[in-house]
Amino acid sequence: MTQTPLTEMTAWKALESHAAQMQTKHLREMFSSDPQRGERMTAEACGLFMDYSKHRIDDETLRLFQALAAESGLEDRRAAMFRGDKINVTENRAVLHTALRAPREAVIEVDGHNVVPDVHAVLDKMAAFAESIRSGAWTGYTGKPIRNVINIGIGGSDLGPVMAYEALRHYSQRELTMRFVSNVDGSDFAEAVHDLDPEETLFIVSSKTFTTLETMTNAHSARVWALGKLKHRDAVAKHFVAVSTNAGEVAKFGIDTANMFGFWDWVGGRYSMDAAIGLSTMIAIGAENFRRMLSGFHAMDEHFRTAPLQQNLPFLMGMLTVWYTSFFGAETVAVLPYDNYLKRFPAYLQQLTMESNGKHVTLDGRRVNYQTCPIFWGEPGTNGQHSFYQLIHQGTRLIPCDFIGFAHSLNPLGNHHDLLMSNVFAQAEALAFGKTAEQVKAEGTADWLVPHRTFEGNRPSSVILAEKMTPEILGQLVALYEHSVFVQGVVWQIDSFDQWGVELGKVLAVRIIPELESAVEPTLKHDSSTNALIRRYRRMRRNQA
Ligand code: G6Q
Repeated sequence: MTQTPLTEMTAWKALESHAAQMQTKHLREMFSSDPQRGERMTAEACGLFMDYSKHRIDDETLRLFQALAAESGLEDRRAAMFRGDKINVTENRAVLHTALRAPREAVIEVDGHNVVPDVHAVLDKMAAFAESIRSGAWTGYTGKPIRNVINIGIGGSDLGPVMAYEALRHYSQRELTMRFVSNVDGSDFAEAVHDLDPEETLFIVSSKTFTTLETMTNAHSARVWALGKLKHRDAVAKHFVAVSTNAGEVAKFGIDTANMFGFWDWVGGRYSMDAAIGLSTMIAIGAENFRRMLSGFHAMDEHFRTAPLQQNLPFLMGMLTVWYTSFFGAETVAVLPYDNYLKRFPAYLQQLTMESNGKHVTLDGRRVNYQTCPIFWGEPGTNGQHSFYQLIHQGTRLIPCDFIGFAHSLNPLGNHHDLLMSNVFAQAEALAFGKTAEQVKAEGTADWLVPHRTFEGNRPSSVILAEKMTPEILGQLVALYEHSVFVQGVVWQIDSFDQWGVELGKVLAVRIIPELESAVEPTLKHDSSTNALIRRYRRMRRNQA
């Protein structure tokens, strides 16, 4: 696939010179010259409202965003994704996470086969299983109901489920203990099970490939742990289920494939929390709430697919990220949810954004001559305010922020919620408008202290508001960021759906394992640093023994 190189596009060049002008403008002037700006530069869709007025943009910027989208073929690429074309070119796969939340009557074809009935068959099977766990009808090998559910998975088979469980905990069945094991560090598994009874514990082994080192190592340890008490191999069928695309490996592990929940190669790991990978979520919150979450995803899909670009939330969010990354030298984006239930949302987004767009080669194999994905990070407000916000306000870097807040708390408690939300509005205001030296002086501050107490402002942010944290809103929020990532990938001309960058380390680790475990001193053929580290580690291990 050959495209006009991005930096040679007319709209890109126009944005470049426009950015040079915009860099000299302050949000203070932009607001004072346009009293309607705060009302005007907003967009709303299916219950999510976004104020993007505190960004360093004007109407010309928005016009050029659209021109760049047109020149990049964004709308065609979007149609290709929704249609099931193989837009993940390096893996020759369709990218159809949107089919996972399509209504039953939809028709979406991959290689001439309508995948929607398959999606709903799996959802129905998940719902029946989830219900049997929640009701106590499914019992363990010794006849006790399941009280503990442990998802074993990593990356895309972990981050979504953990995030969604935390986000929707309010809706969860509290009698069930939900835990998540991902790290191959034995401490992760040991801590997850230390107070649990195998007779009451169900493991969901979540792995698309069912070959991932970390997951399979944890799954084997889980089987040893469970059979340590349950004694009989037949117990595996009552205490282990699998979420995978690999029936052969699932059966080899000893899991009855009747208890396997499938998905497909057109679902990328980091886009799979609403596929069967969400089984733990469904067990926690119930099938009805899970379907509510899917309807939220679908509503945002439809918004992204059909809304005009000037009101299209994922488009605006995606282009703003391109704007700051490519023209303002911003290296990071802070995602700051003012809702404790979203505490794992930034971690989830790190994989979604950075594994998708952390690439330096274009679809046609050229090295890019512009920056691609920024680093996404964040913590829930207000905790971050007492930690790293100093740098966002007065540091030397430009850090665009996404503030996410809700009108209603799920746990109304005195005036906590107004206090929480006052901080969202105050932080966005302080970042944009700062505090001038004149204002600081007027407060009677000593001259020498004035520079320290001055806030230059002009620091951009979006404020995203919704009524309250519901399954629908979670689906919408995740889909918003998924499609924003898509927009960025299209503009940057990269394949957002592969992840070759995680391969090399995996291969090298497999080579090193026997060198660490071998009883005789191995002949090491790495570089001098790696050789010396391996030798030192082996010595340290011997000493401890
Ligand atoms: C996500 C990646 C990656 C993947 C994990 C787990 O997009 O593909 O994070 O989800 O490596 O893979 P398995 O599900 O195959 O164990």
